[in-house]
Amino acid sequence: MTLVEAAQDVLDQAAKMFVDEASAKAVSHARYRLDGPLRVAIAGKVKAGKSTLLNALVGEPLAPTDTGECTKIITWYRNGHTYEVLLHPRDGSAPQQVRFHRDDGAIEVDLGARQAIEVDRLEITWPSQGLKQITLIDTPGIDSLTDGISTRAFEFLDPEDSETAADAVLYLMKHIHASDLRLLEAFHDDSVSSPNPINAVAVLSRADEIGAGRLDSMASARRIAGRYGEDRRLRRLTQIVVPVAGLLAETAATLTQAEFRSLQQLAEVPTKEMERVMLSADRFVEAKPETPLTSLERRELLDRFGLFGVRLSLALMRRKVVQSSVELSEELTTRSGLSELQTVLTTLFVDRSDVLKARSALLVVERLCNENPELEGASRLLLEVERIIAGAHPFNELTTMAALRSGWVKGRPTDLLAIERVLGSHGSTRWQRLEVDPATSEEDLRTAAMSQLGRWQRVAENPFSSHDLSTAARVAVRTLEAIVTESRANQEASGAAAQR
Ligand SMILES: Nc1nc2c(ncn2[C@@H]2O[C@H](COP(=O)(O)OP(=O)(O)O)[C@@H](O)[C@H]2O)c(=O)[nH]1
Ligand SMILES: [Mg+2]
Repeated sequence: MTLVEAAQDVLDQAAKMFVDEASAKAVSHARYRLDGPLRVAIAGKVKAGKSTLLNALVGEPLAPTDTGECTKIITWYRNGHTYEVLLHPRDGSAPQQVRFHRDDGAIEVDLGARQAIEVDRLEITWPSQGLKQITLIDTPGIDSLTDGISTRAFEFLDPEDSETAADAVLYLMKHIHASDLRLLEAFHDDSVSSPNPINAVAVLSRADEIGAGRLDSMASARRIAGRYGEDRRLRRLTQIVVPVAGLLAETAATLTQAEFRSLQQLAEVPTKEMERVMLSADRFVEAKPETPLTSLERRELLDRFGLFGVRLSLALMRRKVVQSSVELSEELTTRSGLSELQTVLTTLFVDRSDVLKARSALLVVERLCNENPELEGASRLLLEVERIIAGAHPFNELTTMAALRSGWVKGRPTDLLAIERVLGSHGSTRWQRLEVDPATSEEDLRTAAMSQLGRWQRVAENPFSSHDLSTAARVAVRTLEAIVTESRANQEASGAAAQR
């Protein structure tokens, strides 16, 4: 039985047991979620760049940015066949379709006479390739935990509210603040293991601004993200810190031919001259009349690319690294950090979406059982949930990885990192776990797996290893055994095919 099937089975049992309206709704929701795409929430403070990054990930400017009534509402963006906006009122009354329109910018939703505070959430269905594998959830900023809007974003991320909680979260921050850590901690429930970095990725956002827009801004951002990634407090809460210049990524996805031509004109100005003009945003906009383009056009470029983006584009064009708008778009997507974030999302979330979704479903049942201990069968069902969680190897991998990240496991740092990798911290394919090239032959892959298997078996059995380290090593051994078995089966299958 797969993990999803096991969760399905537990939900079926729960549906028969928990018949009151609220519980029944929670169970049917959980069931519905299990079949749908993974839900990833984008959280962080106001102006961290959440909506901009959402647009970059979708590849279309759907979400309104900056301020405005609708940016205060939790908004879901899901793929579908039709264009539709559903408004879920805060008072619990039935969701209703509302009017919206879109020219070439963000979707503008007509709230009618309603205030943002009266809306629980908006659910936007939009046919989009970028939303096929994950449903993205834009959240309002969380700055002070006392103001109404922030409190709701906070409640939403809190897993107590399991009906709307996300399966995973992308947390955006410009710098680490104590309140950032508090928020992340709230998202990590203590049911499966505590604390839990398995479903969170931190993004060092607006990375282009870090070096004041200089050409080496992304390199600086990468260094800072690396340092953050080693921070003990942060490692307990998230898997990885990725720097991203969201604005540039969004622009790259929607780059126009006209913008490319404007940049071309600027690229023809002698470098020295242009450097003087580009010392600051103001200078760039107010440059001498002989600089190409009008002030307004230059301001528009700045709004779309940022100072760093303009500088980078000009450098790429001058050096003939890019010669068309398509090439520029591709290069900027990579250099903005978006490609890397997409890889991280795929390896850590999408490839593991069954595990994360099954986990979300089991947590719902666990909560219901804990809330209704007197109900007949509740303690038996709770045991079953615990048995699934304890017995399923993917969960063991995730919880062990969380324990390693929490700093609970004592051992040599290099050993701990190596175990984490085997458990899938850098992705769950065999070559990512073994840190080998994807083109490695089955035989070499198996040799690599066997050698690691021996290493961790010795650690597991070493009487001087701490108890936690032995446990972690044993989980890694189990992962490696599965890799060896799979590789042997693959080789036998291809051998048999060759003989035929
Ligand atoms: N320079 C720069 N500006 C950004 C970036 N991301 C967002 N912004 C700007 O920051 C402001 C707030 O962005 P928004 O996405 O609305 O932030 P949110 O409140 O977190 O949703 C907007 O004016 C964006 O254009 C970025 O990566 N670089
Ligand atoms: Mg926003």
